[in-house]
Amino acid sequence: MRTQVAIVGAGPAGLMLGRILERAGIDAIILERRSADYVLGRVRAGVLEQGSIELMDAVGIGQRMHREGLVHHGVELSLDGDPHRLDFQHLIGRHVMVYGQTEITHDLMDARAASGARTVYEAEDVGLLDFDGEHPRVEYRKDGVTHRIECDFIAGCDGYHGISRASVPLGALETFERVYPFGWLGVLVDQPPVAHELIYAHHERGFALCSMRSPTRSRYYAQVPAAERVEAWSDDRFWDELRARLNPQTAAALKTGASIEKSIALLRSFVAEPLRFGRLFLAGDAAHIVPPTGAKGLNLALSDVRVLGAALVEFYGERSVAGIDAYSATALKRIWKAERFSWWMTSLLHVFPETGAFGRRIQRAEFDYLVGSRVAQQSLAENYTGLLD
Ligand code: FAS
Ligand code: PHB
Repeated sequence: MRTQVAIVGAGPAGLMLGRILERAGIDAIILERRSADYVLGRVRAGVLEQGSIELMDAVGIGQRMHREGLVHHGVELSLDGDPHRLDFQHLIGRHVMVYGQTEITHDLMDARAASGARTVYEAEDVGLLDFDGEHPRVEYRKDGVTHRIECDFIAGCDGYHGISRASVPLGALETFERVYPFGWLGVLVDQPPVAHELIYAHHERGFALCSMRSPTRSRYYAQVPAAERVEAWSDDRFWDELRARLNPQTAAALKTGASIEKSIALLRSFVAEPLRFGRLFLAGDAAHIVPPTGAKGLNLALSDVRVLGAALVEFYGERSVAGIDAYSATALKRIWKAERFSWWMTSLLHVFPETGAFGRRIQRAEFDYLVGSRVAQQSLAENYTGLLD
């Protein structure tokens, strides 16, 4: 079997890259370890930067997003019950869209199925070969049969635990990491959101986030210690803890119910450099991880493949290697700015026991400065709605 680009992973990065290439007439096969239903069953991101909204439109799959997505012009930040709304539209004239990652994945999968482009689900033991030469190959097993794909390029879009980054020879990669001493316990519930915009709350008991998926489905998070087990959290215990971290009016308005999903995601900041090894490119969570506090993970994955897709289109269209040669440096500039913002939001809003009373006073001062400075608010708004480069 032969293709121009072999894509490993059918998450948002792999599927979006496939869509970009397909619209340029470039043949790509996507190999996904799991079933399509399994991929769709993951509950992850919820907020799209303006650049991601524009990318969805640019690849012709933004219709349902505009119908069902929720445009948000601001968020509320609160520190120990002291709420403050940041009005993105007023501050910098930009907005975000609440539209779940599951929905984006659905839209991309539907578009790919409609076009007949090839995706192999439940592809086992994917192996990346000879990507340091001119003729890379990918092998995988399906229903007990081993298949080989000859290709020009391999796009490693297989997430943090994927095979792509793991296939890079030791020493060819430099990694940068910060692991946080806590995670997010997330709950999905079919109840109307407690507020019409997101609420990021810092409380001495821990961070809490009130988000949503639709006017009838809400997503809530609470900071928990990294060693915490989800089995230790009944719904009632979660709702009591969430209320304790919100200001009294919001807590009183909270509509609770039986969780339809409950899980703990650990928080880390991670970047691998560079993002290219011969004919192998890394994109999305395969290359980097951000704590979800800044709502950047999904958006960064989409911006990576927007750059990589344009570079591959330029290569095949103009036989120019300028874009693919520049991909790693171009993507890393934006990645590190998103890492910085996500680290800053996490540092501001979470409780870090090890930093003690001094650390909490610094957080209070940071929040008071933010609340009192339009320029500081514009900086947060610019980063949250998505930097332009
Ligand atoms: P993904 O991990 O989404 O997709 C990689 C795909 O590759 C998967 O389908 C996987 O099955 C497949 N794969 C892995 N190994 C393979 C192999 N060997 N062979 C073939 N396929 C393989 N981001 C936000 O912005 N906001 C959030 O609230 C948020 N919450 C998150 C919660 C959790 C629990 C996690 C894990 C992440 C969260 N993220 C969030 C980040 C998340 O949205 C990612 O940034 C996003 O999924 C990145 O997309 P991909 O790079 O496509 O990676
Ligand atoms: C979510 O809705 O899942 C969500 C929203 C904003 C974040 C993180 C997660 O910063």
